[in-house]
Amino acid sequence: MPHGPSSVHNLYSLQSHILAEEALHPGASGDFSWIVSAISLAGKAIAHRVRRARLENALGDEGSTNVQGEAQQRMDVIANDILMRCLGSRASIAVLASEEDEEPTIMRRGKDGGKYCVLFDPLDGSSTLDSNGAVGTIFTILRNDPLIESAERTVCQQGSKQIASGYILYGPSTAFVITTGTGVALFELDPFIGSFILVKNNIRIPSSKRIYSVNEAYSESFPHGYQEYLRWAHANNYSSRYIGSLCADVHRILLNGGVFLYPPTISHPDGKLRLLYEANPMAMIMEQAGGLSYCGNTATLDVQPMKLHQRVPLVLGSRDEVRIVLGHAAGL
Ligand code: AHM
Ligand code: MG
Repeated sequence: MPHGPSSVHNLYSLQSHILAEEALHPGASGDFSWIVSAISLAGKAIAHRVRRARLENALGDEGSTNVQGEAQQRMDVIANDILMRCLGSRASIAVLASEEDEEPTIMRRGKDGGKYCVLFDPLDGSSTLDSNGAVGTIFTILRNDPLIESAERTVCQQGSKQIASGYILYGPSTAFVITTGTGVALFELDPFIGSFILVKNNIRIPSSKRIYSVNEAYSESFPHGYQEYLRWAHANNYSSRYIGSLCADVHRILLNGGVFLYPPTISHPDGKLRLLYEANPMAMIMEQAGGLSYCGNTATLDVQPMKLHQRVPLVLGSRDEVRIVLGHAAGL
């Protein structure tokens, strides 16, 4: 039985994992691990609130809309507040940006020690909470450029520049998936000791699996090539799985393979998912696990963002499956 640092037979926490990764970079100050520890603290607090949401009467609409014009759920606001409070105390953070807030928040300038930007969707898929569905927090960590004054321009970085990304899935267990650019690791929260414990390191997504994940009810409004893909998949014994909560759909695909699609539709002509804090973090996870992620013809990580809440069409998952979708979408 192996007993190296990546062995899942040893008890190995998220914190130890990040410290070990940081040790690979001589001269690292430790600021990065403080940020991951804040996200992990927020994840534990949000997991606790999600579990008690119905008992605390915290489900349903907040009565407000976010910048995207979507109804905010009470739990969206609670999760956002928890992340802002956990990350707000970390001295190296320059900018925080959330799906729930119209503008990014400048915490400190580069000259005052602001080194990193953290972008997040505090509670993705929150509309499924009413029926006890799995929801998640998606995050990405970027370097701050002290020469750029505008916070929005600072965070509009290509996905290939992400230092780390991941998600926390609040399902039957609480799963923390992270990459710092050296593979993908999965931790699960042991609620009795309050730590995220490593259960799987260097995750590799299967290169093919005959399962697609899409909101097929919108298929009439998909561009022709995506409709062709679905016809092809039906004729080729594909199965379908769609939860409608991105972290849950991505997590299944990461572990079992398959492909996720959110093409342009009539109501969302640019796609529904947001580039900076939904598509990019998931694309980094997929690519680090050996999968692919595309927005139209462009690799997601190469898309140049123009604004904080930019939406994109998205196809991600197993390499071969993504290529088949792209082939149909391009009319090949
Ligand atoms: P949200 O950020 O408002 O929760 O919306 C994002 C969610 C994703 O979790 C999911 O993949 C998608 O929206 C589902 O959309 P639809 O209900 O249109 O299928
Ligand atoms: Mg979202």
